[in-house]
Amino acid sequence: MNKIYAEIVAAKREGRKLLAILLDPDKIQLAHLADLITKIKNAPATHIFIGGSLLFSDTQEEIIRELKAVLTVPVLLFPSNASHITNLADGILFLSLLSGRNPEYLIGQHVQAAPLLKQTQLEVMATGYLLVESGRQTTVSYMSGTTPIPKDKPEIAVATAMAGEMLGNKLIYLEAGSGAENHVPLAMVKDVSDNIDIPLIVGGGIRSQKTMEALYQAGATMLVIGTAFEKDTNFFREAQV
Ligand code: 1GP
Repeated sequence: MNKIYAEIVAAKREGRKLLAILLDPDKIQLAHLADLITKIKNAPATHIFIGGSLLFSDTQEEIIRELKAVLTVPVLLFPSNASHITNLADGILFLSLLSGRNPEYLIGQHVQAAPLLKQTQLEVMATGYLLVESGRQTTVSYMSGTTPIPKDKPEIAVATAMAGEMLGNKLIYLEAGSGAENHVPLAMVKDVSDNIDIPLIVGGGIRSQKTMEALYQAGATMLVIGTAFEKDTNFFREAQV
């Protein structure tokens, strides 16, 4: 029933590193999709996340169908609102923006999504989502109308992540924001990881193998790479994930 989550927990327990490639449907040209899928197949990805802040295009479902026809790794929705739900994926990160104080992203969208999710087969993974200051304003911060956690205040991130776990979230996601200038600080990743038992996902602004290694060392079970792969689909060629 909770196969995907059980696998993430097992990876944490066994010290295995997981890697999600984030695909934004608006940034994918369908004409290039087959090529892109070949690149993903050759990359060390263990999961695919799919989602974007806005979704101007209506190509998400077609992209998921094509991905699932070729790939065996789980495809997880990474939605910015309830309208992005589709039963074609394998699961969904049911994100609560815990770093913010906007009720719409703490519970409002979830109430709208719940009846829809109930009709799907998607594996729903409650995820405490913490946005961390990363240089300049990010799309998530602007679109959600929330202030990120200051990057030099790891104690706020720790307390928020602890609260997220106590509230029953299954995962904590430390997010610098897509295309962030700076990734989440290593010290913050370590402090959060040391203070929670559930798996930790880290994403946003990760642009090198060296950074990836350091973030895994700091305690991330899963890293999320979007922009770096979008800009260079050979990004993982040298990766030892
Ligand atoms: C964004 O964490 C993801 O939600 C990925 O960020 O696009 O910067 O890799 P990047």
